[in-house]
Amino acid sequence: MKEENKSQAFFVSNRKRLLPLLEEQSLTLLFSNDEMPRTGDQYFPFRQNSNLFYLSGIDQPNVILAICPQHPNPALREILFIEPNTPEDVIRNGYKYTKEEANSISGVETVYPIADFERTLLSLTCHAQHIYLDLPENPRYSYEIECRQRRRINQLKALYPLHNYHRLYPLLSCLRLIKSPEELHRIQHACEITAKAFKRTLNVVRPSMMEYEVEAEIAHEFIRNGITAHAFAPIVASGKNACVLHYTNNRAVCKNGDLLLLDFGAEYANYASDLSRTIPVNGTFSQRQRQIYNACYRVYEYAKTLFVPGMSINKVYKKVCEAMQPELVSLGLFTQKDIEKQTSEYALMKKYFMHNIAHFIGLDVHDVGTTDIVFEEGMVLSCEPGIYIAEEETGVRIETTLMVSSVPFDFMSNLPVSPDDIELMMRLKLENF
Ligand SMILES: [Mn+2]
Repeated sequence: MKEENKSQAFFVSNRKRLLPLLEEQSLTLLFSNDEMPRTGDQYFPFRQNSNLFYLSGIDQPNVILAICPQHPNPALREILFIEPNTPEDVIRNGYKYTKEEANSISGVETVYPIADFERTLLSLTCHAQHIYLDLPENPRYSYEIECRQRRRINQLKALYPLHNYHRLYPLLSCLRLIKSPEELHRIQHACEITAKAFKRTLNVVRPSMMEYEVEAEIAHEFIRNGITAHAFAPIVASGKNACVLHYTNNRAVCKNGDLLLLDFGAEYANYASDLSRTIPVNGTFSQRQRQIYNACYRVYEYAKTLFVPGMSINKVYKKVCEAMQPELVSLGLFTQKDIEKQTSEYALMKKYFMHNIAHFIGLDVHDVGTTDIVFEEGMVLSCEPGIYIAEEETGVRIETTLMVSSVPFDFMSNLPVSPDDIELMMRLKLENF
């Protein structure tokens, strides 16, 4: 069994924390994500439904978790349904958890074959007034394709129209916001791998290298450290490509004299990390590049101090805007007079810093939590100011993953961030990292 799967107490306690949030006589059902068809007979790499993972630790397709806390039969209060693992199935579909393993990872005592779900459901629904179902909810994103969760909701509502249906997502997003020691440990580990990959890039980047060659160095360090996946598609953007916020093409040449913006993160044991750094391709910042970089760096150092209890992403963003605007004036991008004439607040600044300052990080790199959530100790977020000057074909972003605390904790504080330190590290070309 993988090291990261030996965390039964964590998943047991997550389920325990959910119970007081549920109505009496309730049934909660979570379904694993679909395997997404790629082409021919292939699938895209499988990614578990984060909420199902959070409550069970089971990271494989075709899994259902049922929680029915007041069921008269104690054996039916928590049930995991999984695919069978007969020798024939293993030969055809690869290894899946046995009943014993699924029990040992999740702490759920009753593990049934998934074929028994519909039959068992009859008994569960008989003893429930309320049914909680999990549908992905994100204020910035809506799914066009039908996901398994939505299909199941439609089926259940047709079969059992007289139950009261509830949204599980808000309850779980509330639980997932503050990270437990187990989660912090996983995020820390993901950040350590990400940090190693950044040090590796410092060691190899040179003029005329292809962006995808740099990406390959990141992937090499990730895979040899046992990541689950990239937390998101890595961005390796040289020169003007840095002004495309979600540039993932990574097929251009890193030119002598250009800056290279890197934004990537390892996912370890299903938990994400997120890092951005901007480095000079030839190892030395030009005077203008240093000017732009330092402006972003000052805002970054200031912004990091704002991730304290009582703040929110919206409040941090506002303070960062106040700090960013004069920096852009001193870079000569617009004048104080222009600011007085602008039609809406920070309109000029938003031309050069057009994204938010932070997002929550956890099981998902853009994790649960909205921009007005009040920070509490133990929440984990990115901090990522950027300055993008399309007319100069240059973009700088500096980002880390940090934990809210009275003194915010930076998971990657050991990495070079000042221009001098980056130049020094690139000169040293360290052999051991
Ligand atoms: Mn980010």
